[in-house]
Amino acid sequence: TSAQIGVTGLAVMGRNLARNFARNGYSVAVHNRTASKTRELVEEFGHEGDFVAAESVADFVAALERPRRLVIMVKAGDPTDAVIEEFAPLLEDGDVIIDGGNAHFADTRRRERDLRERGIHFVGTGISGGEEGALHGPSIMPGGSDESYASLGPMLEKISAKAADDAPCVTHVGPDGSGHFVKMVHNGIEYADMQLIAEAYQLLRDVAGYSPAQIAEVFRTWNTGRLESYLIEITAEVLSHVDAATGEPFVDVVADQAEQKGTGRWTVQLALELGVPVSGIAEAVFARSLSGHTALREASRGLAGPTARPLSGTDADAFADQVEQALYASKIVSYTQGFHEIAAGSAEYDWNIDLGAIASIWRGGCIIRAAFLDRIRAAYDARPDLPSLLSDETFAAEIADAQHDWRSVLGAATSQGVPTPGFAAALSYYDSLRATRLPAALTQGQRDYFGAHTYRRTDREGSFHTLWAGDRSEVQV
Ligand code: NBP
Repeated sequence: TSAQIGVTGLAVMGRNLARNFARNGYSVAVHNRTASKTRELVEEFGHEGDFVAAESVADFVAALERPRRLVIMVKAGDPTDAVIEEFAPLLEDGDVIIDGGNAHFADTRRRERDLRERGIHFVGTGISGGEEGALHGPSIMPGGSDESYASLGPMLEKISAKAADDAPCVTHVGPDGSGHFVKMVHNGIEYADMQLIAEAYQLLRDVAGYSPAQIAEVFRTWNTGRLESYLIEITAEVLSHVDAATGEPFVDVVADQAEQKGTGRWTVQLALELGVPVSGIAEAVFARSLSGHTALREASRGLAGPTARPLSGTDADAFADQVEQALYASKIVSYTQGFHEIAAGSAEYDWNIDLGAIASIWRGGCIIRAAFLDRIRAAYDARPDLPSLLSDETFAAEIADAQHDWRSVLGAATSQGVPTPGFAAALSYYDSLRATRLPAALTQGQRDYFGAHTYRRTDREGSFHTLWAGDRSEVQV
């Protein structure tokens, strides 16, 4: 028999993805460098569907119907190149290689170009949802040629998560590296979402004086409203968990050092190159790295500052409501920044990405899945050329409502010494965008003073320079 799709690389992700294809009625060839894993998969899950176990690379390629579709789920980086080089020589014109790993989009662009010259379609595909998502339906972000999507799209639609309206959480993002680029920004937004939730937690703890169990209840309530999302849901689960060994709240026995695998950092690096202000995402990445500087934190512990004085009773409850407003407003800003980066990447690389479609496929399966994304989709559907999510009337009105509480929460945080880099960056971004005048005018003046970098005027066209060291007259340059 010939298999409709193949999966090579059978660690958690590849194994679950292969099972997902099989459970959806596709015949799946499976292969792994260490062949024992292939045998284990078929022994354990063979009853779930039609698997073809391949021991060798040649057997694997031979098992696939033409045009071949083979998914690579190995460690990103050099292993992916090694595996591509093993398979590519055995493939024929029109075959499709799908890389479902967390590749950097620049690597995907390089691989796509190289394989296109050899007649092979290369589809760099973002897959979000972790191992559970891979098995039950992830959000899928494929980038590649139209032809490859025609052959692959229906299968991906079948195995993907479905949003509340039953729409599959997959779309043809665009050519070459666009899928991995969008997955990267998804992860950047995920970092920001997590950081904002963490700050809300800390404020509820230190300023409202709530216990982790009480805060879990607050998040449960929030999860029935406009903040409803997977991350808010699991926050309540983590906060209500009690450590079996000590009987303490789990969150109090975990070391407070957040780690990262790099996609958040990539999002910020790219944003710097593209000149897109993703300050909230950047603060989220920096907050993780700061948390890991244990020696520096130890050395700084005696620095002066206030100690938070917890509120009580109805004051605490009123403050919790304000935190909800601050969290929601900051979240709108994070998504505004993330979508700006996607728009900028799309323009830079000629990808023609449909931003509404991206919001739509993030509604299910992925880590940032949320009811809220439906509204982002609606905003872009109503106005595909929306300059920013903040220009959408509905979001603008919601922030208008929230901003008073947002400012109060930041006031309390600053006066009580609770760090809120995410909330603060989001509010500064908002205030900077709405400002009629920015101090950038002064910055330009300084640049002209020390480096003759020139400036433009508000009242006349052209570039000007002031003779700072001379008589301070102005010349047009
Ligand atoms: P890993 O990232 O841990 O990779 C393990 C797999 O890579 C094994 O099948 C291993 O084969 C294979 N491999 C390596 Br390592 N080097 C190889 C080489 N030179 N040639 C052939 N095979 C090689 O697996 P994972 O956690 O399942 O993730 C797979 C991909 O999916 C990664 O790119 C990851 O970033 C991405 N991803 C992961 C998640 C997640 O939640 N874990 C979510 C989304 C995306 P072996 O068995 O012979 O050692």
